[in-house]
Amino acid sequence: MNPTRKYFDDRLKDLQKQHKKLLEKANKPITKFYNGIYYRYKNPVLTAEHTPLHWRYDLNFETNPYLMQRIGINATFNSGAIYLDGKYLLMVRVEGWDRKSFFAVAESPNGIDNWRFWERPVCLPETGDPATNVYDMRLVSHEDGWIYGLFCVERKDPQAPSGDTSMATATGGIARTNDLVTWQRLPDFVSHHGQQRNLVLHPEFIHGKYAFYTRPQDGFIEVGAGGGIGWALVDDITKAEAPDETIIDAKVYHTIKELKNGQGPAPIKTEKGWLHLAHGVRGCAAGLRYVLYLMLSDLNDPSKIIARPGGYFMAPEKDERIGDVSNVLFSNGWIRNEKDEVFIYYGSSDTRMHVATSTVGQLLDYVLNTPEDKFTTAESVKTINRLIDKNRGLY
Ligand code: M1P
Repeated sequence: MNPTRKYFDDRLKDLQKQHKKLLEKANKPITKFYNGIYYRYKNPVLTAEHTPLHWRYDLNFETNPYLMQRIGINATFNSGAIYLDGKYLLMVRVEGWDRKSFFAVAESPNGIDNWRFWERPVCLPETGDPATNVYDMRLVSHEDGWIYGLFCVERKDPQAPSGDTSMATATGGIARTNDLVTWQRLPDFVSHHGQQRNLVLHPEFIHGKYAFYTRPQDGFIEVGAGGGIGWALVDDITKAEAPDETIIDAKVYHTIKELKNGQGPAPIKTEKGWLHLAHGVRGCAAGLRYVLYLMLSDLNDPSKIIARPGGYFMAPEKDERIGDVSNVLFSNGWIRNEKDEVFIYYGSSDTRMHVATSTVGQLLDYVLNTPEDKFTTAESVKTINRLIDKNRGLY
């Protein structure tokens, strides 16, 4: 086939039409079997197909007469989130066919649909030790006036035996900005307790210091003897180093966080405490299962957890279960708007992005009134029986 100019023009018009239709598709909450806590939505908010055509296609007939996709996008997932000037912004983890992840901002007028990527992906400055891969950025508007991006930096492990082409290290990367376009890169977080893949900054100073949620881990994948959500105070964020990391939410046998857990986005401040969203991981015959859970911490001392609802808040459902890394929900971004509505952005199975909506009031009610995990079957049955007793005469 010798493509003609007409073939190229028709194909381009068709591609643009399909892309526009996808971007403009309205999203609707799923109301069937609403749990009273949050709404899931019918469609993912972002998929690889949402990325701009001009990132993927050479649009010049002379150099691409077949109008082939020259650069492939594999997935759009695990996005940081921020509400700026009335706009809902996601810092999306975009992964190419080449397996490299990068960051790109997508914007929506309502937080639910009509997401548009900005013109170009983020150009993140390197430190003296360039990264092989970067991912899972948390966006934090700190009281010092900067917007911080905290993300995982992956490099080949210099200790890898010769011939080992997969051993890697994970470090907490830090950069800051005022506009999400121009970034100042700071040195990576120095942990004295192993690798870091879940570094999050608390939005306020604590005792005049920067406070970080960490996740010390022995290796790149396995947390080993480490694990749990850690807490570290740092004097100077331009050379962040944590000699001490205290575990404030440990991994626990036979729970949703048996193997590992990690702080999601920065917590939301409410009148009853700091609301935390985190992920918990357990192993099963199908591999690792990642679910989301909530907690509440003390307003004056966010390292003190004051409410721990048992079990998961959200787990992979239906199409969310399947993807590049199946059975995973992961969240590193949420937004509370001026109406106290909360938009929870989550990636499913390392493939696509979704939103769930709730309110501060509902989430506080959930964390304060959901029974805690008492760690045994017998105790779980007692908990159910207490509710049945309370409901007597009401059903
Ligand atoms: O593949 C599942 C998740 O694995 C990592 O999370 P964690 O460090 O908690 O195991 C991250 O790579 C995350 O992006 C990914 O979704």
